[in-house]
Amino acid sequence: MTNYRAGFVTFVGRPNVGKSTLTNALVGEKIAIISDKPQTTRRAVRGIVHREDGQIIIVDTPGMHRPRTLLGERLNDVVHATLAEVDVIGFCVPANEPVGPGDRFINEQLEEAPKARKIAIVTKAETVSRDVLAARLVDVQGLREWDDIVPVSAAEDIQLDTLTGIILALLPDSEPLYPSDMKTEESFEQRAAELVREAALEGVHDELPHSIAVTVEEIVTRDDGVTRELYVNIVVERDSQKGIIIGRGGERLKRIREQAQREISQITEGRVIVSIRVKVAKEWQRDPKQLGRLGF
Ligand SMILES: Nc1nc2c(ncn2[C@@H]2O[C@H](COP(=O)(O)OP(=O)(O)OP(=O)(O)O)[C@@H](O)[C@H]2O)c(=O)[nH]1
Ligand SMILES: [Mg+2]
Repeated sequence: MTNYRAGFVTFVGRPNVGKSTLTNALVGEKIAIISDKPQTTRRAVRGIVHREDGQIIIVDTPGMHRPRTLLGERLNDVVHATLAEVDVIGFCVPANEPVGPGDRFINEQLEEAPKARKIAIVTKAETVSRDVLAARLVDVQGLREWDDIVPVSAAEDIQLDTLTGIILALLPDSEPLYPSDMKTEESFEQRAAELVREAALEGVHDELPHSIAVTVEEIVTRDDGVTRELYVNIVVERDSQKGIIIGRGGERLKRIREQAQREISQITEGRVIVSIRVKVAKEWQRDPKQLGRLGF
């Protein structure tokens, strides 16, 4: 195959800047979950963009931050490991917040990947005036010599094709790395667990979002061959948090279950029935053994 490029790009940046939203928008399918809470993404999630002239494997990573728990450290480790193995790094800063110490800290970490090409992506571009956007681009430009700088909006589909083109041009000549119909490496089980966590994140505040983990206990296919029963655990750190997740008369848990079932139904052809239990694993974010059990 001539003139075909393929390779890896990772989106890095502070929590909540829109890395996962951008990943989903470019891939054209919900690969990674989204929320307005920081630290929504907890693993390196791969999404694959297919074009006639190439293939981009996007590795969406957890937001980089000053860690306060062992979980926080593990999430930063995921980002460092990813930086070492990609062709292109897309450093994301949001248009609606000034470039600050958190961004400068992450920018310094990019030195770990001397060979990777580096572009700056100014996200959420539709939220600010032209003047503010221009000022932000200048600030970002001051951080280092970028291979490119591009403002985008995943919410309003602004410059997404441009970004795809820029990334593709920086990738090596290569045969396709994935089959042409594959959009992610995530398994059904992993995606289902994440969609339950996304539903559970809605409407909770403060420390609780960080305390929520989700595990899949069992998936049972019914005799009809098309219906799958998912038995899922929402794990929190304290009894009080368990009460909040369940809600008065089980009202919140019912809403979580319904939303999760709706979302999971969209990623599979068959019918899905979700059952959720809420469990407490004391201080799991700080406990190496429990972290291991939860997959971190
Ligand atoms: N207005 C606007 N909001 C956006 C855009 N992209 C993302 N958001 C919002 O920003 C918030 C964070 O989005 P995520 O994609 O979860 O951010 P992230 O960088 O992946 O966050 P972590 O995984 O926690 O590091 C969500 O509320 C999104 O809806 C955008 O282009 N415009
Ligand atoms: Mg994310």
